[in-house]
Amino acid sequence: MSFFLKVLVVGDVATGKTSLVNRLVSNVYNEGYKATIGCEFGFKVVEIEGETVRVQLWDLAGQDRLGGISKLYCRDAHGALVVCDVTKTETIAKTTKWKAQVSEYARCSDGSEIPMVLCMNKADLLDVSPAQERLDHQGKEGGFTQVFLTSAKTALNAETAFESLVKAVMQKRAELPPTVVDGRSQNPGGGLKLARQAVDTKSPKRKCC
Ligand SMILES: Nc1nc2c(ncn2[C@@H]2O[C@H](COP(=O)(O)OP(=O)(O)O)[C@@H](O)[C@H]2O)c(=O)[nH]1
Ligand SMILES: [Mg+2]
Repeated sequence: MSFFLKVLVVGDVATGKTSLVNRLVSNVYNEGYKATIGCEFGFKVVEIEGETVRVQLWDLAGQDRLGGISKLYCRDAHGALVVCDVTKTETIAKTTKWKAQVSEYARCSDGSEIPMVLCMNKADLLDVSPAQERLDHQGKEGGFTQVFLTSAKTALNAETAFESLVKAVMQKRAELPPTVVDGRSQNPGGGLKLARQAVDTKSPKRKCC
């Protein structure tokens, strides 16, 4: 049995979201800055505890410039990588805002937040890395599942952060009861499907943003 997950990649402009997706999906890094225009998707397959998990990564489609995200983008998301530039404090401060925006449109069937992992990116630019305890504290305060110093440039922790998110989503799936609508399970085997989508029959069909 394999699982399909939708993972959002959110955060301020130029924090390295597209670079992280490229690192995860193709294991490449491009130095040049090219703003993401339109929808960009990455696809990555991972084995987690013997299960094949197919993950669609949804890069922000220029919505980082507008400072907000759409309901359609968040729809049915199972988890998110929230990215900041570790050398720019204003982008770190904004991570809680991005997390709150995701939570507005994407929640688990029990109403809890979907797992979100904080990627403090561009760690290769730091002379001295903050202690893990400080990172853990920051993550706890912000309500993140976990926090990692990452670098799309050197690949530091990119896979680790991604896999920890997928693991957290799979764990949540196992813990939550299935969503039942009209006596039919919307998600046999676990509560990953979002309650809001399960009961929202009037929504337009999913389309590219
Ligand atoms: N030093 C360093 N630069 C990075 C890293 N990730 C991205 N960048 C650079 O930061 C700029 C913005 O990256 P991009 O992925 O387009 O950011 P996005 O707007 O969040 O998608 C580009 O010039 C990248 O080359 C990183 O881990 N380390
Ligand atoms: Mg981008």
